[in-house]
Amino acid sequence: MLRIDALKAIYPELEHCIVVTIMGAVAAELYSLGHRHNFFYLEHAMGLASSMGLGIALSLPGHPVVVLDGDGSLLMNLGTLSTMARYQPGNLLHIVFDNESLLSVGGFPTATAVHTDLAGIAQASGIPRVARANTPEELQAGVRAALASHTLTTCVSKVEAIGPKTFAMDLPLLENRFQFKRYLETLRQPGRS
Ligand SMILES: Cc1ncc(C[n+]2csc(CCOP(=O)(O)OP(=O)(O)O)c2C)c(N)n1
Ligand SMILES: [Mg+2]
Repeated sequence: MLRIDALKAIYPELEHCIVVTIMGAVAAELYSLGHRHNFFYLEHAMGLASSMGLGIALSLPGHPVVVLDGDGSLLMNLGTLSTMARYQPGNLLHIVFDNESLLSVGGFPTATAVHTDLAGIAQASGIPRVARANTPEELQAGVRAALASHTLTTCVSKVEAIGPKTFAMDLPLLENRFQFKRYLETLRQPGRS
């Protein structure tokens, strides 16, 4: 499956979620579908989108948080799975697009191209719900099921190592940061959990 098709399938579900993506191709693809103030594209800090999502999920337990991760990024921060499993926020959904490649920097095979199974590592780390979704329909159903389960979920989606035509985003990091911060502040208003 193409990741852009996977993103199109879940884009409507993301409307009501706090969304944190890794940098590069997936950020550009999500942005190309239509930016929202609840989307934060974590540029530069490779591997840490799931850590940021975990912190947000723990501090805003009444709001669903979706992290869009990559195989190379997760492999750089495998400890995040243990930390997520330790604190288990039920409002966190961790989607890993595994294209077996460091696509955004030119395309170099990662360990998942040979022996490494990220869903297996997630399971062994203690993530209570681990899913695999390899078609847009499976991913859409998986996202709905994960959000309805109120249980920490890691969902690994194998995708082709094909990215967007352009990585250009008319949204500087600081602008995104302030927009997103203000969005999170609206969720903290009295009467909202
Ligand atoms: C610490 C660090 N090392 C390397 C990079 C360069 N870099 C940016 S994106 C990327 C690849 C990310 O791979 P993956 O998470 O699999 O996502 P994909 O590009 O395949 O969508 C790399 C190596 C970086 N930004 N930070
Ligand atoms: Mg990759």
